[in-house]
Amino acid sequence: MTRHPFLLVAASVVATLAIVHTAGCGATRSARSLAADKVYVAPGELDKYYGFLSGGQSGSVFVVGIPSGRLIREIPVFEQRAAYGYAMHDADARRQELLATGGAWGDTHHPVLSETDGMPNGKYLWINDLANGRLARIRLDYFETDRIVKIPNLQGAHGIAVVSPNTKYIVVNGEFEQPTDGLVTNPAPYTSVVAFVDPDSMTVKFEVRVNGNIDIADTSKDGRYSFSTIYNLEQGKNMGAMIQYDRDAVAAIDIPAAEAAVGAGKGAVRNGVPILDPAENPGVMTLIPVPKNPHGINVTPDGRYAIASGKLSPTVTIIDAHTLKIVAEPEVGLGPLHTTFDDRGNAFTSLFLDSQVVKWNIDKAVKGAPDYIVDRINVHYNIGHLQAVGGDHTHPSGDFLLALNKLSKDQYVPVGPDLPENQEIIDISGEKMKMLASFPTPPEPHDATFMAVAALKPLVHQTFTPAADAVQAGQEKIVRTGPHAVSVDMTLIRSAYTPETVEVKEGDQVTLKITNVETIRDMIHGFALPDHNLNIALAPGYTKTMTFEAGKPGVYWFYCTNFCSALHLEMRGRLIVQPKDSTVTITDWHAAANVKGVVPGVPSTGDKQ
Ligand code: K7E
Ligand code: CUA
Ligand code: CA
Repeated sequence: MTRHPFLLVAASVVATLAIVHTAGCGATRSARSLAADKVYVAPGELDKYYGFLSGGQSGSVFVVGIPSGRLIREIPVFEQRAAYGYAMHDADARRQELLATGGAWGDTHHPVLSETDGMPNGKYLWINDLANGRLARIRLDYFETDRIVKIPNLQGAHGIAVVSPNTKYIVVNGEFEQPTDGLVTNPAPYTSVVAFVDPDSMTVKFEVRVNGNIDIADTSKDGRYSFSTIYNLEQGKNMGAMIQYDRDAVAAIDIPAAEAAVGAGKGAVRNGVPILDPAENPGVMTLIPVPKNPHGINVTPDGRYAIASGKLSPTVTIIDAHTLKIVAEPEVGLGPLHTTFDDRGNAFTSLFLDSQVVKWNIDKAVKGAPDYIVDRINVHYNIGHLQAVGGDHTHPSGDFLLALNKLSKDQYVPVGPDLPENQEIIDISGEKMKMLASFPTPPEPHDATFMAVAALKPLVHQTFTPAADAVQAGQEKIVRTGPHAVSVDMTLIRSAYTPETVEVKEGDQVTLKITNVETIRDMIHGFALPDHNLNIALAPGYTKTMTFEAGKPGVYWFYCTNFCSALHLEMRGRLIVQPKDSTVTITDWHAAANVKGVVPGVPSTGDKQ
């Protein structure tokens, strides 16, 4: 049977009218629906990617689901955080590291993932602290910070990068130049260093001296070179002096050549680290001149090119990552800061001044074809970094790009003078970019990196394997270890503390070792003690030890801060602080239960999930 063409046309017109009628403003509504569909993750479904965003001055890492943009958790790194029981107490190894390396605050900029064959392997995430010259490592099996180190001979740890393809080092750029010998009596121009950190031991293996500030880092995909942008080749000490030259540079450090020089004893050792001076070690470093005050440097997924973004120049400089020759310098727009990539030979550069992402074709730009600009999209507003999923690895996924915008202005309801930062999710799967959604975060993500949920999820533990010294159920105890010292071994399980009564004297040093003996996931318990500046959270299997001084005489209820069961509110116990001169004998905690009445049939502790 053949249909009359007119009927088909008429039918489709009717259908279109029907859509317009129900939707009110048809075109806008359907474009919105299409965009919403791409980022909608239904309740109970999982995102496709983990997004790791630096927390900037929050000192942390934000874990965001992509494409939904949902903030899934925050990983505290350079700040103490009671909510996660992180670095809260003096006996905590992380707190000790923080205080020993520069303080309990930081400014995180660049999250980088450990790699195998150029792709993230889900083992570690590193993040820098620009302010205090530190590098931290996060274990991705537990999403927990496990090391924090101070980088010697360097101030302002800014750009970092993993040496591809197999994580030989973490490169850390020193941004704030220093007297070359580290002495304030040296009037010579200040210099800085690029540090090469061993990923396992987190020790600095060697450093390479560079004149001027060193900004952003990336590495070639074959392990040969690290690339760092230098915006102050002038070695100026104020802004005016830093913008004198027409060209600054990209420093390409030949890693095997540097290793050979260090092996031959060429580095002058300072603070335990050999520092190579390129002037005395030809071949270790090549300076590639690029326009005035460059910012980002990004190596293409295929490893062919390193692309430096011009910042004060409307260009990007395309450098052959093997020969180190400049092959093209195309104009892309105003204020280019960073570049990322899809899986089809396109680059995307953030334009801070234009508040745009520009998409351009790498091959066409290299060949000098006039039509290398593919598309532009407005972002809101003043974009810093941008990262396409996998754009910093060898196999970009080519689907989503995250724009990390510095200003959100009118994008959200006003919340006082301090507005949230604004991230935008852009669909890059087609020729034209499409804006899909935006989401706010606390200040201030600088950069992001991604890993497929399918690859990382199987590697993530949801309970801790108890440490060798964990408190076992049945082994809890209170021991007076000295005239003014008491140690308590405590366990937590729904929904009780054992022991639930602890008697001490005013001024006692109380060392509390506490293990959450739960074995099921998502069963966190807290331990908050009023008036003692004490609050921690413990995930299943976790043990924490803290020492505190018992305060004024009184009864202090410690209680669970994480809602854990129907008897969560009942999950509490007493710290009884007796006066120093009390003649009352410290009773065995078993005898101190002080139950007024027991209702038959009601379990006194715990409940089943
Ligand atoms: Cu451009 Cu620290 Cu990566 Cu911020 S840096 S934007
Ligand atoms: Cu344990 Cu609430
Ligand atoms: Ca300059």
